[in-house]
Amino acid sequence: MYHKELDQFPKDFLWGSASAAYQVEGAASEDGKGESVWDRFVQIPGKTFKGTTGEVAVDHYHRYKEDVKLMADQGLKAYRFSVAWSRIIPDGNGEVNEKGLEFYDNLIDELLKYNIEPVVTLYHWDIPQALQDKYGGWEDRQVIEDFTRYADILFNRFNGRVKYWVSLNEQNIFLTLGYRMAAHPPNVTDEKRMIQANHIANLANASVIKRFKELGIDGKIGPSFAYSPTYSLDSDPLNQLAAQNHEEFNAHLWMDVYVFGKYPSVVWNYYEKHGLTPDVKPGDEELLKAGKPDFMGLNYYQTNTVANNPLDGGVGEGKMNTSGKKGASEESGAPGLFKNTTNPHVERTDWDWDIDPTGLRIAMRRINSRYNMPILITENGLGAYDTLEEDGSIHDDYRIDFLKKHVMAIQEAITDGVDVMGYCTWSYTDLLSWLNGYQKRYGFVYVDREELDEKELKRYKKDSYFWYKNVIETNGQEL
Ligand code: BGP
Repeated sequence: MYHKELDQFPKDFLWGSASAAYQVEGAASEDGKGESVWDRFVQIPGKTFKGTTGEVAVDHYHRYKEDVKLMADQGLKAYRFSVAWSRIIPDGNGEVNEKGLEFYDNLIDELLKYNIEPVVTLYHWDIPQALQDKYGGWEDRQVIEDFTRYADILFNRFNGRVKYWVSLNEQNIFLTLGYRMAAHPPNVTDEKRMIQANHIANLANASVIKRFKELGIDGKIGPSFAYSPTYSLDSDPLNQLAAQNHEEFNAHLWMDVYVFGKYPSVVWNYYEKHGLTPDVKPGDEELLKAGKPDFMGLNYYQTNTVANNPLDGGVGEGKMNTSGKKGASEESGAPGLFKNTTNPHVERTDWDWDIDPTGLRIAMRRINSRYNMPILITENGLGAYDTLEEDGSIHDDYRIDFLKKHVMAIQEAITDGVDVMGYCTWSYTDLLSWLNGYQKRYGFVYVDREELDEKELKRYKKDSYFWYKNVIETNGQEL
C-alpha cells in the first residue's frame, strides 16, 4: 500500500529504548541477590561466546544514575528494563529481599525525575536457580503461584509510578532455546518437555495478567513476543504451505494463546498425532482466557524465509551463528514442516540476521488483522561491530540507517491504520548479548569493555545517540 502522505506519530508516542537485567546489571551476587539460571548456565564451557558472563556486564547496577542521565540528555521518553526475580526473592518463593526492591525503587525514581516512563519487564529469562533445583522451574505448576506472588510484590510496590508492564519476554525464545536446542538454560533437548513447560509458562503469563487486572492497577500489561514474520521462498504451493506451517508453529502458537486463550488447531492436531500434547487440567482454559493482554509487545529483528522440507531426509535443527563471522549459521528446519532458506532480496548482518524494515510493517499489519490490539514495539535494533575512535566518537551510520528505515516502516504501518503505542530500540547502552559476548553491540551508548577485559566500562555517545535525540525532539518528523 502506498500513501501520498504519511500520518504523524501520535503526540504521546513513547520513544524508548530497552535492556534486560542480566545483560546490563552485573553485581551478580550483591546486596543479597540469589543465583539465577543464567548465572549458572554460563559456567558450562562452550555455551557462550568466549565464555562471557553477566557477572559484571556493563555495571548498570552501580552506574544507573550515569546511564539515566544519558537518557535524560537524549530526551528519551521511555526506558524498558527487567527486574531480576532473584534480587527480589533470592530463592524464588521465600523471603523478600528489601535491598533488591530498593535498587529498582531508585532506578524508577531516577527515571521519573526526568519524565522518562519506566516500562517494567517482570521476566527476562532469569528464573531463580533455586526454583530450577527445587522443582524444575517452568516444568512444574508451582511456578505459576510463585511467579504470580513475585509479580504481585512488584505491582504493589511500583503501582502509581509504573504504568507499562511486560509479563514474559519472548516466551517463544527462552523455551525453544532452553528446551529444544540446549542453547539456553536449563540446557535440554526434549520437544515434549518444551511443550509442557510452554503450557505452564502460558498459564503463568495469564495468571499475572489476571492478577494485574484484579488489583485494578492504573496501567497496561502485555507480553513481549519475538515475532519474525514468515515468507515463502516463492509461489511454489509447497513452499507456501511450508510458510503457513512456520507461521502456525512459530507465531500463532504463542500469540493465539495470549489473545484468544487457545492453541491453534493445526498445531494442537500435530501435537496429538505425535504424542506431544501438554497436560491440560480443568480450569486451564478459563485461566488462559482470563489473561488477555492490553497490548502485544513486539520484539522485531528480522523475517524468516522458508521452503518445503520433506519428512524423510528433511533438514533438522542447525546451529546459529554466534561468532559474528558472516555465513557461519547452519541450515535449519523441521522435517515435514519447513526449512529456512536465504532470502535473495535482503542483506544480512554479520550474525546472519536478515535486515528487513518492510518486515516490521508486515509484522504489525499481521498482528493488527489477526489480533486487533495495540502494539508496543518493545525491541528492535541492529547488532553490529562498532569502532571507538581515538577522539571518543563512534560512527555507526549503519545503525542509523537500520533504525531510520524501521521507524519509517512504523510510520507507514500507522498510516495503514495500525495502533502503535511506542517504540523501544534494543538497546540503550551496549550490553551482553546472551550467546554472542560483548562484541555484538546494539546501543546508542558505547560501553568500553571487551569479552575478557572489563576495562573501565566508560560510556561514549555514538552518532546514533544524536540521531535518535533529534528524532525524539521532532516526534519523528525528522528522520
Ligand atoms: C532478544 C532478547 C534480548 C536481546 C536481543 C538481541 O531476543 O529479548 O534480550 O538479546 O534479542 O539478541 P542477541 O543478543 O542474541 O543478538
